[in-house]
Amino acid sequence: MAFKLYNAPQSTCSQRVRFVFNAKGLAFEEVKLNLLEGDQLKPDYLKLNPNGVVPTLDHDGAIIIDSNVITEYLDEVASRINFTPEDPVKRARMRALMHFIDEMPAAAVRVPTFNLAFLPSFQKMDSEAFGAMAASKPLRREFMLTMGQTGFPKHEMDAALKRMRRTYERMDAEIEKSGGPWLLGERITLADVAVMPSLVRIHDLGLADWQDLPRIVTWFDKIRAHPAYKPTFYHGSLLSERFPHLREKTSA
Ligand SMILES: N[C@@H](CCC(=O)N[C@@H](CS)C(=O)NCC(=O)O)C(=O)O
Repeated sequence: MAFKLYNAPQSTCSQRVRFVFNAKGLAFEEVKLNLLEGDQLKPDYLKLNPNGVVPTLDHDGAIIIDSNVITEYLDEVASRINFTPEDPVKRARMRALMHFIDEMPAAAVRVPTFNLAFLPSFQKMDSEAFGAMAASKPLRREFMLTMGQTGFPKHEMDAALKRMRRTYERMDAEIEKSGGPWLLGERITLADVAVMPSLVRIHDLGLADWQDLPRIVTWFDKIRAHPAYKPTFYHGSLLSERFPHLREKTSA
């Protein structure tokens, strides 16, 4: 079985898939796309992934898109070290959480990410080039236009951080209900993997505010101590490693 993963080091959705590959000890070829340069919008890539986003998996010629779909697919085709509960009820709960995660933190985290890390690159573009770049994005056109070259306004940033906070509270309630330490109990599942990059991102941006939630503190320490974590977050996977202006901000 040959796996080729089109992805980006700093992409949270890509990090989910790399984590599962690494945890399973599966070899994969990594094709790194430069998202700020628009590699994901080139015609050849759009043939693979018409959404113009990463990640995309090529498994012996079969193209699979969407990170949560890819991680479930990997669990099906390479079941060694499985991340999916056997009990159908637990499995349904895991999938419901994965939907919640895509709707809440995975979407919310884009606002501080773009405002704090990517905006300076977009501000260097002339307005015509920025408009054309935004218009060429199949999935994120309106998002880019709402952000514009001045960034999301404060109320949007505040709302995004409130949505993150509600995510930690929801995670806390799930861990309490399941008995932890993972969201669904004793075993790590794809739901933990799905939410992990959003918390890593918020932490990297210096915006983590879950210290009053000890179950989340333990969960975060535990997932960062997982053997798959380090190979997934190789150098350049954190925004603070790529953007010097952010390093100054987060250490301030
Ligand atoms: N639901 C998709 C979302 C993928 C997505 O948003 N990818 C981002 C990186 S995390 C991307 O490629 N962005 C490129 C862009 O906005 O042009 C998934 O989970 O795979």
